[in-house]
Amino acid sequence: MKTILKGFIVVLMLISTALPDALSLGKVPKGKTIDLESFELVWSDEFEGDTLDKSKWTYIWWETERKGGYWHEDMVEVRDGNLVITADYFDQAKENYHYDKWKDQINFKEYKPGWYTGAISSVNIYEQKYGYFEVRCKLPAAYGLWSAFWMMNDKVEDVDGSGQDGTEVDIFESFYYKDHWWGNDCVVSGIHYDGYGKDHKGDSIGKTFIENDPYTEYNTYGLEWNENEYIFYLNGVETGRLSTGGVSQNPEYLLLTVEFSGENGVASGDRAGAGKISKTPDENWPAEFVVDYVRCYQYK
Ligand SMILES: [Ca+2]
Ligand SMILES: [Ca+2]
Repeated sequence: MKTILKGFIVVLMLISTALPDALSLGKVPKGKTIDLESFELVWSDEFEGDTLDKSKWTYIWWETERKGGYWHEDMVEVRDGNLVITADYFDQAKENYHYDKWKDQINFKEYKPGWYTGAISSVNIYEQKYGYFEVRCKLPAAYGLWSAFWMMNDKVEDVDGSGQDGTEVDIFESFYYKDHWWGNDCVVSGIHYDGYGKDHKGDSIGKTFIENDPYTEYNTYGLEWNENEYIFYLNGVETGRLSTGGVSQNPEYLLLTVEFSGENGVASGDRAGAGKISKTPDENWPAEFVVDYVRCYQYK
C-alpha cells in the first residue's frame, strides 16, 4: 500500500511538472489579500475636474481604426470624478483633428460613419517598473465591447524567446460578447510577449468571475509586479499569478481602452464567434466605461 501510494505521488509529481502552463489555469492558490502597507503611492489619477489631465495621459489618436470601430478623443470625458469612455454608433464621420507635428500633416486614415469609442495611455509620459497597479471601475455593458486596463512597453514586439524585455500585461480584459466562452460577468487576465506574429507567446490565469454586477457596481482590478511574478487581484484579493517567459524587467506604461469586435473599422458579428453588434434599445447603447481612479504604488 505504502509503495503504491509512493508510486502514485511520483506519477502525480511527474504529471504536474510536465503540464504546460496553459493547462495549469486555476491551479494557483487564491486568496492572498494585497497589503498596501508595504507600498507607497507614487502616481495616480483620481479623475477630478472636467478635462483629461494631459500631464498624465494622452489620447490614442495615432490609430484611428481599432478592430470593429474607431478611437476618437470625443469619446473620452472626465466628469463627476470619473474618466468616462463612451461607445456608440455615429451616422456621420467624426472630425479628424490631429496631425503629426513632426511631419506637419495628418498622416492616418480618415474617420468614417461607424462605431466610435476611445482609449488613453500614459505612453511617453509615465512608465513604472514593479509595484502595485490598481483601477477602480464599472465595465461597459453592450454586446461587442472589449474593455481593458493593461500595460505595455516598446519591447513587447521584440522576439528573443523571453518576456523579460517587455510583456503586455492585461490586468483585466472584459469581453462583453454574445455566445463566447469568456462570457459576461467575468474578466480575463494574462500576458503576451515576443510580438503578435508567429513567435507570439502568452499565458493566462483564465476567467475570474465577479460576484456583484461589474457593469453597475465598482470593483478594483489590480496587478502586483515584482522581479519574479505577476500577481493579479480582484477587489484586493489574489486571483492568480504568472511568470511564464520571465517577468518584464523594464518599465511599462498604462492603457485604458474600449474596443469593438470586428476588423478594419468594420464591426463584426463573428470575431471568435462572438460580439454581434447591433444598436437596439435593449442593448445598453451608448455604453460607458466608468473609471473612478488609477493608482500606482511602489514597494517601500
Ligand atoms: Ca521578448
Ligand atoms: Ca475619482
